[in-house]
Amino acid sequence: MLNQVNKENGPQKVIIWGTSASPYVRKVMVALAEKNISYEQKEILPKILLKATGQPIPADFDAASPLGKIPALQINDFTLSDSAVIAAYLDKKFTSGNKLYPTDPEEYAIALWFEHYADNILTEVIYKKIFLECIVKAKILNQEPNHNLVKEAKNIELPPVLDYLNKSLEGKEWFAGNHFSMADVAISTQLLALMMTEYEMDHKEWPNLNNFLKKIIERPSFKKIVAR
Ligand SMILES: N[C@@H](CCC(=O)N[C@@H](CS)C(=O)NCC(=O)O)C(=O)O
Repeated sequence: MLNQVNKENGPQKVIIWGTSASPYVRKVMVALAEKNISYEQKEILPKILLKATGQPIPADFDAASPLGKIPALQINDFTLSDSAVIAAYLDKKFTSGNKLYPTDPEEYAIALWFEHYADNILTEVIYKKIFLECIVKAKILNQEPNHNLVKEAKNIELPPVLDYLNKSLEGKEWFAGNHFSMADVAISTQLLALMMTEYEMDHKEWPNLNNFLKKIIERPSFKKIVAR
């Protein structure tokens, strides 16, 4: 995960490894945009898909991502993987732009909780059961998706998760309270991945979540990922 801590003051070239179709890569793209950090993106599939499609694995990517997952960050000799770890690092390292996590201890903890929820729970349904089948299998690997798995995930597993998130926004502007944070980015990038599979989130059932998504995609940091 971490090769060598780069503490020099010289120019720092920020490289992000990973295809912008990935919700986790998109999280980091938004984080970089929120902090006004310019970067170079190396569009690449995870190692497992590079192997499956017979593509070479660049040595720098291999070094930056010990698990072969995307995203990975590279700043000169310093490398890091995992979107949540990268976001936490960027917020500490760069004072430019917007804060990615609240400073108030309780709001900070709530932001961590919802980011964790998005990355570990929401993803079990949206990414692993719907996005992997409808986008990765169907569009990247040209394989037939498991339609039953997708149907069950959308109709049975997804609604209680959306109920929880919709309720969590009651009376709040953002997931962690009054401040935009990585919690909002992590949840919305999963929801946007869901929308890529032609899912329509019912406005009557989940009004807060729909309004939240509408509001967040108006942020300049989201323009680049929504346009793709
Ligand atoms: N917790 C990781 C998850 C990253 C992840 O699972 N990325 C997917 C692509 S969207 C991946 O690389 N999958 C390949 C694999 O699991 O080997 C993060 O937040 O960065």
